[in-house]
Amino acid sequence: MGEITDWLRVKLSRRGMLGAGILAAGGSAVAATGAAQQSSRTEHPGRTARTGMGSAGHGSRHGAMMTVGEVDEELNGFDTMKMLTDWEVGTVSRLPDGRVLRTFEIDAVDKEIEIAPGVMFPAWTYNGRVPGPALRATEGEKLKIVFRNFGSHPHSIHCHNIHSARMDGIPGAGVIGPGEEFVYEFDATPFGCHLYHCHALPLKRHIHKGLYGLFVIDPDPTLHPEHADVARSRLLGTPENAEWQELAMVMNGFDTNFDDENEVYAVNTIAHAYMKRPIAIRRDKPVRVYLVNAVEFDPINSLHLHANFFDYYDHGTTLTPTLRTVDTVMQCQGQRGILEFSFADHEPGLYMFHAHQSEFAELGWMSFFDVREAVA
Ligand SMILES: [Cu+2]
Repeated sequence: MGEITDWLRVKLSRRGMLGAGILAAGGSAVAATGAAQQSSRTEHPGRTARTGMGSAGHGSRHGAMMTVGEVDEELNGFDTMKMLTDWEVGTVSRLPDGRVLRTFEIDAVDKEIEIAPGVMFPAWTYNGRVPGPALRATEGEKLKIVFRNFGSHPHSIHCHNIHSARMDGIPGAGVIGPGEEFVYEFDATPFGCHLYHCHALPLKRHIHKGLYGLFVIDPDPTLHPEHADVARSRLLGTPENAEWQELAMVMNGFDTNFDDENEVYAVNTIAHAYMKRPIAIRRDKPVRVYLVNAVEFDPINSLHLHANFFDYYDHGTTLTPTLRTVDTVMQCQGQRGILEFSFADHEPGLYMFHAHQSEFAELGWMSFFDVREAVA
């Protein structure tokens, strides 16, 4: 707890924090250190920052600034590593006309989560996790989302896809009070990399508290004969799709002192989670990242991949890239897209990716791919 009190005491305005040089001086959860020198917060309550570089570990080799200590992910109830590949496909049945009906169940729940070592955040969650479950459906299906609000405030699910006004999840059309239930129904269209989020007011607060998630609609190959191979490779469950290493990434940020600025940034919520546990990548298989920017308060976020270039599909709604051979992509609030790249020609090693806004990177949005010959 000492860490939190210190954190608050130094008035956790990140600009003030950086300006005061607290990063190096101690008392903050974000400190200049190598992974090997991290100490637990119980060992040195309120004194977790250390200067100097460790002799080993991922961070030290790359001169990383990163959080000190560990987040109790078990207590959070969601695992940042599993989250990368944890697709929520719901339950499937057939309608009388033969179409697939896919049903998702989502509950809004208030929950305190740890977003950086010792930094608790009073989140509003979908199904107890931030980001919410990564929904995945196939183009043309009929979708049902059964939404129950167990939270303390009115909430909704506003999906970024094509649907009727009644199903929009805005006040008067799907925002429900505590204890209420609403069923959203629409078709899975268009295919792409989308998102859903709460659309209760004030909007930025409801989103920023944690109510957002990925919503991927895979293309139906039979509808895209001109790019059927590509569509099949995107369709979860096909042998072609199994050739890919697919990763779900939601860029997010947390305003821990409610001053309308973020103090912590991340991919999938936990600051520097994939610095401490790099994402294992097989170099012989291509990588596809479903990326959405759910950061509030800052207009622009980005992803920069080190030592490699990728193709990008803006919104994921095309089967040919909208950007080719880039190593950085920026996303506005709510923007999303698909990145495809390969490390087949690279030597194994740790390849960094992070926001190219250096401030975001230092405050949590920095990660590693651990490229290997094979993944155990
Ligand atoms: Cu809400």
